[in-house]
Amino acid sequence: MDGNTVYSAVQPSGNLTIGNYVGSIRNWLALQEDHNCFFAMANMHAITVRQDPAELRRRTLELAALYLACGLDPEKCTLYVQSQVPQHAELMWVLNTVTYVGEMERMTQFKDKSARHADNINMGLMDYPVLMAADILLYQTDLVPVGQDQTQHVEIARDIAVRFNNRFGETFTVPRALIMKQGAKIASLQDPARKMSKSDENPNACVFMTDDRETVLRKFKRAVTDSGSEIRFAPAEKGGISNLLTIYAAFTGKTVEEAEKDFAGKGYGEFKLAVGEAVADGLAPIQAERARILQEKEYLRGVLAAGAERAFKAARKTLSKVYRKVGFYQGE
Ligand code: ATP
Ligand code: LTN
Repeated sequence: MDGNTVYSAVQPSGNLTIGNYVGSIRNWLALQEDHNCFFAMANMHAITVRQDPAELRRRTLELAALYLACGLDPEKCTLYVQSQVPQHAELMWVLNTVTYVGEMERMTQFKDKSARHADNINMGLMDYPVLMAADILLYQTDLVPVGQDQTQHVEIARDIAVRFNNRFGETFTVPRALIMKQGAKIASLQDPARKMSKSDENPNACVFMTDDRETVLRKFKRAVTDSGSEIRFAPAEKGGISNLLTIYAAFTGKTVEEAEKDFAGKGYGEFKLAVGEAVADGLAPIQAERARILQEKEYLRGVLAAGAERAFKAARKTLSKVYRKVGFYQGE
């Protein structure tokens, strides 16, 4: 049987896209009902690429408001800011000593980000997966719900856990990635071969969670499809159409098969408009709720303070165990 602890996080590094929502946050909602969930704002990961300090602080609160607006309930799960729990950095240090430079150099995201930020290939960028392993292992996590692009990082967290356990004795639960069958990889609207990314230079490639209705409709209208006319789910041949079907299904709660049926015999133009409308309709209440919560500064502060305290207690327990295992003097 599945263990009960769930951990995931998003970086407050930019405007969130519907890819982040569909691939990640949306799937957390059901989990909070019957699992012990920790969801963080990974601001320590965010600074591995340059961030404006004032903006990072603002985006961290905006991300918290978005979590709440999407339906995460602070009574049911622990929502907190990563840097408020010092054990993340502390455990990372220990885990660094059981992680090899060669494995970090081979990480896809490290290679991508090194190419994109060639003037800033800092140690943090390389150590990113170890910090992520520390996040996950601190809470004795069983399941890590993420989008497809994060599987390699969860694998490394598993490897590190197993390695540590073998060397020092049973310490960490070995986590497992939870990747949804549908929506784990939302593609760019301009290039279906690429993932939708919040840092894409082309503003038409991604739909942001904060885009207004008109912008959403325009972006879907311009979405790249193919020269055919059939609305069918076939990712290999019809990347653009399949991506739109996935997005439509995610925002209407239908299956992809039902979505295909809705549009049998219809044209691409009508289809793209319907997808845009479904997304705009789905985003509107989230946007309104996000704006409302952002006004309630005290409430938000309270949620994050309570979350940090709960996370701190759980993290302290694991870190103390780790320190004992590796032979750190703890004043006893
Ligand atoms: P960037 O594109 O700036 O590197 P990102 O958009 O991947 O960042 P993260 O904060 O790194 O954002 O990711 C948060 C979560 O969203 C992760 O679980 C990730 O797997 C998921 N995710 C990101 N992009 C997509 C996408 N296009 N489709 C599905 N899931 C996604
Ligand atoms: N690297 C992740 C964000 C993240 C994360 C985590 C996800 C940081 N720590 C722990 C799952 C578990 C990303 O989505 N880019």
